[in-house]
Amino acid sequence: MSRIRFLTAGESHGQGLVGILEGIPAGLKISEDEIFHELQRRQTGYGRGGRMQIETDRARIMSGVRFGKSLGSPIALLIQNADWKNWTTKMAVEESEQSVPEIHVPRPGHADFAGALKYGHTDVRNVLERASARETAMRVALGAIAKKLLDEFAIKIVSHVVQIHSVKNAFTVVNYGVNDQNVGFELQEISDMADESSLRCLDSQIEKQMTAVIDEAKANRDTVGGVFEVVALNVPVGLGSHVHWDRKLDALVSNAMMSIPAMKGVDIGAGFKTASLFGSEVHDQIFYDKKKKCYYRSSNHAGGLEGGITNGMPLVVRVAMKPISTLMQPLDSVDMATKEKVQAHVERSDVCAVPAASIIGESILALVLADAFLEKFGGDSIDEIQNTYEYWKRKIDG
Ligand code: EPS
Repeated sequence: MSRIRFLTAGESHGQGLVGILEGIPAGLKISEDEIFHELQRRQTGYGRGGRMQIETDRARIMSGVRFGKSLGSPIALLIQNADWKNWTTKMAVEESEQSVPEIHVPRPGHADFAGALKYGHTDVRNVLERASARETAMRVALGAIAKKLLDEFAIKIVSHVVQIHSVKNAFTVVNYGVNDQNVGFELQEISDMADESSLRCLDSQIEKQMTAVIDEAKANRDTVGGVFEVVALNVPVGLGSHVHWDRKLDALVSNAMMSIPAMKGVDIGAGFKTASLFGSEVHDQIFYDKKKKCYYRSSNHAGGLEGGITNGMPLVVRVAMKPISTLMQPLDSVDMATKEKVQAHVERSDVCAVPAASIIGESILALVLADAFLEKFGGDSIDEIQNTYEYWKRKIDG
């Protein structure tokens, strides 16, 4: 990332999460309520565990905003953990008189094992607290600001869940061109429809099957993963670049998506499916509408990205999430203190967090796109960027 930089800090059961977002131009309308709305969306979803009942994530804006608008200075956010009051001894900052039992048994699939060895911790809690997906609450808060920036230029980001365990919804945006009449609903409506579903699934029949598989996992004291699709609409041509590996937008999007805890695979557009098709079936033919004076495609297998540059079609990313690694029926592991075979540590967790991951994916895409957008159209204030953007649009549309 070159124009936007951000850092987050905070342990899952510490006092709270801190975030600093640098590079947001001046004059962007930002409110705590809008950030709260995104945080609320992350907290919902069938399959979540007890923690979400405790927390009502709300970010306080500590700096960078005055009278409802960004100043151009770093924006600092703070989300306090409501659960902290139950963890003041176990997570004390100061040296403690009270002895707190250490956790010595890593959960297969979690950062516990490698993290403990890497940092020389005997207590696995020193790793799991930061590896927890709790951190993503702050990224969603920061992403809400990136979304606001994109919104100024009519770029919308939506998402939906396409798979839980083996239950799949075949609908994908990649099969549709921008002028395609076969789409049963406007793509802009995806977000509203997904928000109404407890699993962010666009098909109520499939949603029922997904719910059943989560119930089955819960009954078996197991967990399930899945796949979500994130789509950015009205993305202008020309974000990212073909000229160097670290400027290719598909690489930047994949990198950011893989940084969400538990993500194991990223598809851009038709992704892995393209490997088993002929070129004539994959590549999206190019047309020009002389009346509307615009280029268009009849399909979007490229997912809006060719050569690492946005091509004006919706940007489509699919991300695979593995099942959460805390199992209530724990797997075999080793006590790292005694080297004895034991069952893995059990910590309160979720059975399925794919709907939450889908919201996190929206935020992550917003941060990457906001950065690429500012790289192309950058200025110090929203007004300045508007001018450059309008000029570019006139140039492209002819
Ligand atoms: C999460 C908070 C955590 C977990 C989950 C995500 O809360 P707690 O550990 O107190 O139950 O619910 O974290 C994980 C799945 C994980 O692997 O760490 C949240 O705020 O999203």
